[in-house]
Amino acid sequence: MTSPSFAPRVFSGIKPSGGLTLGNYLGAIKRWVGMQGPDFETIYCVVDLHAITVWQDPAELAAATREVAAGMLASGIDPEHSILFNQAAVPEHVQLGWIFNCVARVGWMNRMTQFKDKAGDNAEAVSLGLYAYPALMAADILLYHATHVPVGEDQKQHVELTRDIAQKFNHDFGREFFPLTEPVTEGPGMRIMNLRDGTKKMSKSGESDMERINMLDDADTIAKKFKKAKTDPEGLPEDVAGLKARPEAKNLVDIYAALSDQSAEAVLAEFGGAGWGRFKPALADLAVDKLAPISSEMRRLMADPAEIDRLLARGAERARGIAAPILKETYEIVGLVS
Ligand code: AQP
Repeated sequence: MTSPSFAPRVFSGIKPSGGLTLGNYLGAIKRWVGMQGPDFETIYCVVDLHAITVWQDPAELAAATREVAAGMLASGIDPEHSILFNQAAVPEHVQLGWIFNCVARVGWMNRMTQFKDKAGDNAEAVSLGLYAYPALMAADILLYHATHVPVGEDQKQHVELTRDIAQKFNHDFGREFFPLTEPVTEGPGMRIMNLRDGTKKMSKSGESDMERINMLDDADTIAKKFKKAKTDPEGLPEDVAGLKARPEAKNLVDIYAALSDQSAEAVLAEFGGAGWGRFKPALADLAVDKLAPISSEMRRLMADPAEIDRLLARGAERARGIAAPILKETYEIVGLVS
């Protein structure tokens, strides 16, 4: 349970390891926009230090950082209301991250399924940062005493690790200093899958561009990608039970549901019994309708990188206003003289 003494505060981030995908939009940004309002203070971050856990070309990293920021702004993150910044501009993340490296246990890290997926058979050769990054993610969250973290299903395990780190820190030092943050994972769009293999999630860095919808894809590209998306010979079922063991069909219905703010049941009430020849063009039209205004605003914002940098720098200043006192107190609790 979250201690009642912590004010409701949301933190979440996206790493600029490539351009934004529909998975990032539906699983994260769209929900972040919805959480802006009187109920929470909202803090959103471009987590560039996480991106470099795998090799990033420096010029591409800087461009992707601005693209992700532009995507958030274009989708409706209001930089007056929310705090929007990039992680590298707030050095307290790394400072708390080191302390959490010393709190987290190797056995906990060994259980992180995302590391196993990403490292695959190559675990000896990947960076130490890739292995340790969930401890930095815990620092990202706890540096703000965030009580809620909206994430896609894929990140739920890392938020649970964040709770374990908070609990161990609080126990070791005998103070209820860090909150036990709640992952917020309900709603449609929590797990958008790869268009060519419905058992894998849609990722920025997946091998083929055809497996994902990028936020900057134009209407023709979106239509082509949905047209070529893998399906099975059966058409759409009459109810969600008929999507069982049909990951590609389920994914397309889920995308339609998330984009149109309806349940999968409601989508099937409209399209149940239809063939893919009817559903895929309807899905492409819906996606273009929702994404085109965002991508054109992203392009407009990206044409003025200095303005994006200015907004990020202002956000970083506001973020440090919260982070610095929490880090200072953490140092005092740990006994670090500073
Ligand atoms: N396919 C997805 N479905 C739902 N949510 C998703 N998210 C990412 N992909 C999907 C959510 O977006 C937020 C930011 O994620 P991230 O970009 O920081 O990290 P990631 O999950 O590792 O994203 P990628 O696209 O898979 O990056 P690469 O390919 O570089 O590793 C998170 O809330 C995440 O849940």
